[in-house]
Amino acid sequence: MKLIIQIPCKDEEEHLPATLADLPRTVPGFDTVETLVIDDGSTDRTIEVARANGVNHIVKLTNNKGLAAGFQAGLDAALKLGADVVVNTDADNQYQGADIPRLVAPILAGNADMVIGDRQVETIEHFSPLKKSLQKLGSWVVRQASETTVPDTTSGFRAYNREAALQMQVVSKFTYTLETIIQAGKLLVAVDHVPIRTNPKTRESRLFPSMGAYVRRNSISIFRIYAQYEPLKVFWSAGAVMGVISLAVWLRFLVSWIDGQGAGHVQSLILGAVLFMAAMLLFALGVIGDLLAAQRTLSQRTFERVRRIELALGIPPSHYEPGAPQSKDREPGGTDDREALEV
Ligand SMILES: Nc1nc2c(ncn2[C@@H]2O[C@H](COP(=O)(O)OP(=O)(O)O)[C@@H](O)[C@H]2O)c(=O)[nH]1
Ligand SMILES: [Mg+2]
Repeated sequence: MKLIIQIPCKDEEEHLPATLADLPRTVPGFDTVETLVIDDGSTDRTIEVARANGVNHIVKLTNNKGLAAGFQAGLDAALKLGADVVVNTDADNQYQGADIPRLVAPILAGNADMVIGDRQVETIEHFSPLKKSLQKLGSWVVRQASETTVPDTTSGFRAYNREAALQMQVVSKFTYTLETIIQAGKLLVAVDHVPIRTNPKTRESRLFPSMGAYVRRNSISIFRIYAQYEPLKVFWSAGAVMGVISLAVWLRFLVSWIDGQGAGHVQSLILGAVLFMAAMLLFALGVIGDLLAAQRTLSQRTFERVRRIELALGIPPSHYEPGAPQSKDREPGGTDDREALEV
């Protein structure tokens, strides 16, 4: 069994050494533990630092494509490098490497395909009340859309087994955390969660430069993902609201008309008609969205099969570079040689 720990990085030369040093060299249940750094167009020395610290594999994207794209590229590479389980962690040492055995335990026990580390957000001191509230709201929406019970949906500390990794196809540009949970809920992926610990904050979030950006981007992401996966609920609810308003406006006209003052309320008649047309449009958008959602499921199944074929054919990962030079000579199953490379 091979475990690959992947770390998405954008300009992480400063914190990467501590993050790597914190990762376990062996994990019960696995013969091999390897590391994979996804360098997403860093302009600092991330790659050199990764190599100097003995990282086994590197996926180097030529320019910055965003965390979701980097995550997907990493997952793809990890599968092609023969991972049985892929753990994702952040480069800023937010999560504790020592919790990895706990994270993979439900997968090893055969109870889950994907496990999310629950940071127990309520207890994190450096999260502001606004961030916590948004976190809770976002997590609630994602739980509704995904029909899962994941408490901490934006946690980046996760484990995927091969089946889960094969099925994931992230299309969001910005966030993979929410979308992968929703996909898992809809696909043949069993999701579980375990409590994990976090380290004190090492630096400000790169993903969200300000609280405003956090609120804006997360709200948009949540809405888009929800509308993509539950178009009938979103558009038909909006259509129903519009329809009820139009009926109320028409009712007003009807009452005046019965009173013999219909001519003076033609505006209500027109407004009601416009609102009614808007309602119909929203209903139609819901139907179109629903057809597209079904199509997406079919495409996703096709992608999954293409991936299986690629793996069977031994197609190499894209943008791949071997990591630390000595790692090429590693004995299969040996993990100790990496220790010698530590600087
Ligand atoms: N691939 C990729 N990773 C990124 C990018 N921005 C941040 N990351 C990585 O995503 C992880 C989380 O970023 P961080 O700034 O800690 O955001 P936080 O989750 O809000 O704390 C870290 O490993 C970063 O290096 C990006 O543009 N592309
Ligand atoms: Mg962070």
